[in-house]
Amino acid sequence: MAGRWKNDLNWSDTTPKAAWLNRRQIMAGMGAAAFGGIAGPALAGLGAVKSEYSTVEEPNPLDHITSYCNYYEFGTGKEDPARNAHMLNTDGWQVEIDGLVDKPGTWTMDDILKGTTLEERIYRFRCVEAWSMVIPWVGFELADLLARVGVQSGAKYVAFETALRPDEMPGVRSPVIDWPYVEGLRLDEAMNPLTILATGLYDEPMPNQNGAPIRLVVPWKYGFKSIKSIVRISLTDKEPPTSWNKTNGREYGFYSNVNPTVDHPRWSQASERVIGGGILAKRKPTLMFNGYGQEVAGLYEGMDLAKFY
Ligand SMILES: Nc1nc2c(c(=O)[nH]1)N[C@H]1C(S)=C(S)[C@@H](COP(=O)(O)O)O[C@H]1N2
Ligand SMILES: [Mo]
Repeated sequence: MAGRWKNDLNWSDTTPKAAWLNRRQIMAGMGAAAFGGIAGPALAGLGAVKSEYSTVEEPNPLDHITSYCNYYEFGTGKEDPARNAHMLNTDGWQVEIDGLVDKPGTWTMDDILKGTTLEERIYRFRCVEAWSMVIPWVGFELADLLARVGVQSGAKYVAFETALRPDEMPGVRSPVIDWPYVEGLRLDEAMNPLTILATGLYDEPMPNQNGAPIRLVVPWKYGFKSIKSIVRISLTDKEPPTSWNKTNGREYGFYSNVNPTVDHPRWSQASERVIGGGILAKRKPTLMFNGYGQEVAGLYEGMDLAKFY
């Protein structure tokens, strides 16, 4: 996806360059010389290439993204993941890929990353709790990995599972969720080019609290669909169970597409609180499919989006 831009302006072009450089230097802890390639496609750090799918909006700073998190395996408070996720040992991480695939097996992170070009995807991110951020993920299209394992013709859904490690995850002692955290997508949703597996953000490896070493990002759906720290990906012919739907099926559906016209039973979804805006910041209106309708509305043609929430 490198090279061709849907928009001429990237957020970095609209931000005073000195400020942008400054921010990146602080983040990467590097000197200005390292940013010689700024006008080119490659960034520093992981060397992720820019993507035509990135939004032109300015990302939230790294500290917002890493300090205000939902990752219940480390506690239900927004700051618990930042405090506790260092306990997760991601060394030697393995992902099992099974079910209706030609080549089932165990993949190390090296296997997964070998032969993949990492892209920067700056996406809007909208939690079902009505807050939002803009996040510069680093990752690759899930479709690329699925092509490598060979999806069989009977497959209709993709199921995902998070690691379950009671010794490293203090939050799983409370039965808030029927652990492990599981999620799922319809196969065509999984194959959409917007759907990525992210292994980093801000061109650095993924922080544990954001779902290291590999997590899903589905930007047109509420945040809980974007499952963290994945250890299993299964291709199936049946709609897989999903954690929040199992926990409270009346409030959380399988699809959970961002939709400002369908309220959560306990609050409005018409607008969202932009993290970092301060308590006096105005809420901004929520966009259908979180603003990604052009890319994904076709997936739901003929479906009653109020019913299949
Ligand atoms: N395994 C797991 N994945 C998860 C969650 C979780 O609690 N456990 N929370 C979800 C929710 S509700 C949101 S909003 C996003 C938050 O991602 P972030 O903390 O990186 O912004 O992760 C999602 N993925
Ligand atoms: Mo969320």
